[in-house]
Amino acid sequence: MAQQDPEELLEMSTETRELLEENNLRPLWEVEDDFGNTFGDMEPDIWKWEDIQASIDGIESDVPIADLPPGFQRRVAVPINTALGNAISNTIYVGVQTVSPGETAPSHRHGANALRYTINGNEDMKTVVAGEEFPMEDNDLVTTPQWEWHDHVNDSDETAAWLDVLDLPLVLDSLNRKNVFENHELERQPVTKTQGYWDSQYGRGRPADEKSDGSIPGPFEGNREPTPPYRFGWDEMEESLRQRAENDDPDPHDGYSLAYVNPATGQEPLFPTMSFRAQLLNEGPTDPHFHNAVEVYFVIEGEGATHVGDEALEWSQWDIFVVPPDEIHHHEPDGEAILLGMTDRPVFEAFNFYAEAEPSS
Ligand code: GTQ
Repeated sequence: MAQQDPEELLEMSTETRELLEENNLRPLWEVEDDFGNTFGDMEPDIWKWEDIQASIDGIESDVPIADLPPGFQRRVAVPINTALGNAISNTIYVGVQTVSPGETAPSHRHGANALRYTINGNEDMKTVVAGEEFPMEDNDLVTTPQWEWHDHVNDSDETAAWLDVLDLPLVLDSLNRKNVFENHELERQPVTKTQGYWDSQYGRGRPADEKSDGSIPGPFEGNREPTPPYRFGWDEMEESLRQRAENDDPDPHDGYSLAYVNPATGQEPLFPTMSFRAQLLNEGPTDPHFHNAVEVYFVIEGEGATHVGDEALEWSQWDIFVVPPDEIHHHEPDGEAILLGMTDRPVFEAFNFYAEAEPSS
């Protein structure tokens, strides 16, 4: 909701207002549109890659990671939804992070779930998660599940850049878990696993002697199967997409759409809070629909437009855009395009709140 016009505020006596204020209270009718740390109506919006690129180049040359103040200590340009002032949505956060040749983003862990989607990568750019080095090659998607140690080490001679996606606004803001954060005593965590370890444990063969007991890393409890540290290589993902496009019918709203599944269950969502899909669009415009979950998109390749309400968000490779809840939208690729679709739908589904519909014509 837009900021309330003071004239629209219900009259209250000065005395009552002060009483509420003194006790850190506000009347429900003045705050009910602001739950989830939202301070305004989310707008459909797009961040063009060339603008992001200029910004990350700027901060990269001005700010060595080693000079960053205590905190996350990551060099990231963060798309801000003007209505919210702090992130692209009130559940999902995205940012674009860079690490220069020779730099390390130091090891830490937190309650929020994270993933990297590599934009400019190579085999000597590694994100180290839970003891294993994962090379970050172009279009790879690597999970950093909640409470796993992670640091990013650039042993190559090129600047690396990637998309960070975290449930920060939900976990750190709305659920008030700001304190669930820890720095490692070392800048780089010890590498304790051989490369390929995590992947090897979630294939067709699984450890016979132990079943996952569903225990969740860190100080948390819950009933969702934890997501392991995992790298989804792009070659395999693209092959699955193309096979589907050759053999099956597209979804009317999402095109040929493949979920990144939790390797422990073989099912969506990848994280309890966020779901991810690679979507191949090559059959003209999709059908309009709307839903109460938010969608954030990253353009893997191609060009086109996504129509949201009256607006056309015109995108090309590596742009980031957001489709706010309840807005009627459809995609119109210019030929063939592949999008990374990200949504907080699992949060809605967990509480039986998810709803979607097509507009009545
Ligand atoms: O790389 O661990 O964009 O902790 C925000 C918070 C990245 C990270 C972000 C983080 C990280």
